[in-house]
Amino acid sequence: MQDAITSVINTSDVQGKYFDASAIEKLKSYFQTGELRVRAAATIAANSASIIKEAVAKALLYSDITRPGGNMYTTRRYAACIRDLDYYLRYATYAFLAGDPSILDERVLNGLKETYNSLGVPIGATIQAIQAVKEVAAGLIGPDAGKELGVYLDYISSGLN
Ligand code: CYC
Repeated sequence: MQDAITSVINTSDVQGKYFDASAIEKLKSYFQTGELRVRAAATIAANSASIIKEAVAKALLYSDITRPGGNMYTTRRYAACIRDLDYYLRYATYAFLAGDPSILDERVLNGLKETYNSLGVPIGATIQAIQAVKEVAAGLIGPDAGKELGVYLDYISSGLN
């Protein structure tokens, strides 16, 4: 896993250099948004269950997906879906705090699409639900942090697509 700082250091180290202007710019903007990231991460941590609940209500209830034959039908599958959305929110929050998406590749996306395809989990509906998580979370943490968190939730959606 990387973060914005290790990413800048690794890029500079490969070149055997101190920091160029673009590296300094990246570090600056990361530190300037530090307070915002920490505050938003704390808000998400304190409200994760209600964010997921509201996103599910917005995107998935009561559709063909929750009826017999749908992929969320039976409480076992319903629970798996809520759990998956909570994974996405939690890992997107980690990546948002780090300012780097690498943790998403390593711990979430690796093999996920193949798993979903083999279990018949609908990817389009999952992406819609992730979109709803984005909107609900942005409503709580505000537009600036919401936009930045959205980058990482979108990263998960793109990785599933
Ligand atoms: C299943 N989701 C799974 C499975 C995995 C993940 C591995 C198969 C094993 C299991 O059932 O637990 C996802 N596991 C993860 C991820 C990580 C991990 C991401 C990294 C932290 O360890 N079905 C829908 C909705 C959608 C959904 C649209 C929710 C948005 O219709 C999710 N995922 C869903 C469902 C299952 C599942 C219903 C169970 C499918 C089945 O067993 O038939």
